Amino acid sequence: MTNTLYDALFAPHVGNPATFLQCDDGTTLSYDAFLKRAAQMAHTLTESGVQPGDRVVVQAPKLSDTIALYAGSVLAGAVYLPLNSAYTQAELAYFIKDADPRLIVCDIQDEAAVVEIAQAAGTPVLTLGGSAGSLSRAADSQPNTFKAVDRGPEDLAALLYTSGTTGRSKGAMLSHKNLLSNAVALTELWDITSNDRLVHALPIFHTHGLFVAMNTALLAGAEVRLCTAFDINVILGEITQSTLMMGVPTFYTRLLDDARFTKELVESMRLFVSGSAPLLAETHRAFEARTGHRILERYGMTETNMITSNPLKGARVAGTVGYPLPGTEVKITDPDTGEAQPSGEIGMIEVRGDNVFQGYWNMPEKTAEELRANGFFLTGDLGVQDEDGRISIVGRSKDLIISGGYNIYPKEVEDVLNDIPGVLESAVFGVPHADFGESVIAAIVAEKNSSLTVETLKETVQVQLARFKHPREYLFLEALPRNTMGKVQKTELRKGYRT
Ligand code: MLC
Ligand code: AMP
Repeated sequence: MTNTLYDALFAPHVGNPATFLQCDDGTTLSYDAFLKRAAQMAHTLTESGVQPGDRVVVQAPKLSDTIALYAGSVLAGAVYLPLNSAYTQAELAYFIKDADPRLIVCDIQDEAAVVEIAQAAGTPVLTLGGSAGSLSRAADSQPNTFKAVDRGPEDLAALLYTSGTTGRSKGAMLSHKNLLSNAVALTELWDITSNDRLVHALPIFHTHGLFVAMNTALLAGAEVRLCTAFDINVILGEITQSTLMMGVPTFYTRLLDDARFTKELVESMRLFVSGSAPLLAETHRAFEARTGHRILERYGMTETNMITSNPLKGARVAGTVGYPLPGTEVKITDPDTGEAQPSGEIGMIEVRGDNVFQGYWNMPEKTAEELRANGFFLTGDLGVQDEDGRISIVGRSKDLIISGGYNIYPKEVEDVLNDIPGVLESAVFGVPHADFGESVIAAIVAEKNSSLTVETLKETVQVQLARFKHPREYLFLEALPRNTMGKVQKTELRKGYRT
């Protein structure tokens, strides 16, 4: 009997006394203790009716028990479905309807609201949040060993929702092989070992914090300092005792903005990794000037896991995302013809390999549009590859805003705005932002004689969309700028917002 992910990431740590997790409240969990907790979680899942292949929705705080639930889900052969804790009830209701989970695990503070949504779908709810959480309490009395459910490389391990240009979120189906192959490639490439201590300040509901950070640490047997958020005061203390950090560019600009962040503070650090959004070359240079460290930038996507990385040894070039990972093929193609472009020419970045997902949940047409029959996935990112094979991202063919590492698809926000009585039409666009990289602005054309106000817009947006998607400014216009084909010119709207 085998369970691809469990056998590689978790099983080798049975009996391992080394520290795995260190939490904000000072509690630590050894690898062995963590595995026992994961077994208790797996028993609780199966007792709740979770069968192999069932989805388990998790919108929970960043706790050691949440990580143990991820491991327990792998053990029980379930499909782990983590959700951003910022999602509103309206967003959560969509995911529950689409994914049809067998169980929902939520923050104890959100229990009443989530139960209301879950009842409509007839799905049971358990909670996490300190010792009072019903999932944690149920797990306490369970046996601390569990026979891993048989799962092969092609079986699904996770379903991660990602928004899209159509405005509807799509569930990316990730198999055991997808997750394991990427963890192996990154652990080797970045030379992560049991001597490492990772400062983990990312959320654990996205590829970056959950798979890139956590799966590599597990594979290597590294220590993880689990910080519930990016609190600069905590981070400045932790990096003096750590070797490794993974973050979005906002982490690095915030560190640079703090005068306490000095070269002396990072003496024990060996590697800073950045991804999920473009790292400005000026941030890269300022970081090196301050600390002597060249941030290692890598590039990835929910659907593909990580695709490219700058090298650990060798030149880490500012403004580039490095080379395809071992086992991953990258092609730069003409977006119109799909023909491979010669080096130096800009084109669509396409990816193939064991890291590439299995398709979108319940959306065969969307899958067919983005995943070619020959296995190449169309990322929607535009890039260029030099003669040496090094890749730079130069733009996106998809209309996407990345704010602090979170993706916001303008179409999703526009759909919400356009449904508000009094709105004739809207255009949502991103503008440069010093802290988040980009921030969201909405241009609104009101219907004639309507009494539409910003407050009315905000009221609806607040109920419908997670806070990070909210426009930070509303512009009322007589008409949207359009080209001769009638297409809204967002570049015109962006003018005047250059920093
Ligand atoms: C928080 N806010 C944001 C925001 N994060 N608004 C826009 N964009 C964001 N990313 C809101 C808060 O709700 C708050 O609203 C206000 O902005 C200020 O909050 P803050 O306290 O300053 O923010 P903070 O909690 O410190 O969070 C910032 C952050 C966080 C950058 C640390 O957003 C973060 O952890 N981002 C990482 C995202 C990530 O992991 N992405 C990986 C995706 S995977 P108010 O009400 O106060 O105004 C992927 C693939 C790959 O992309 O390649 O990795
Ligand atoms: P997500 O859909 O949340 O997984 O976000 C994936 C997108 O983030 C990619 O398609 C890129 O547009 C972007 N991204 C990730 N890493 C980088 C990077 N290093 N530089 C530029 N963009 C990045």
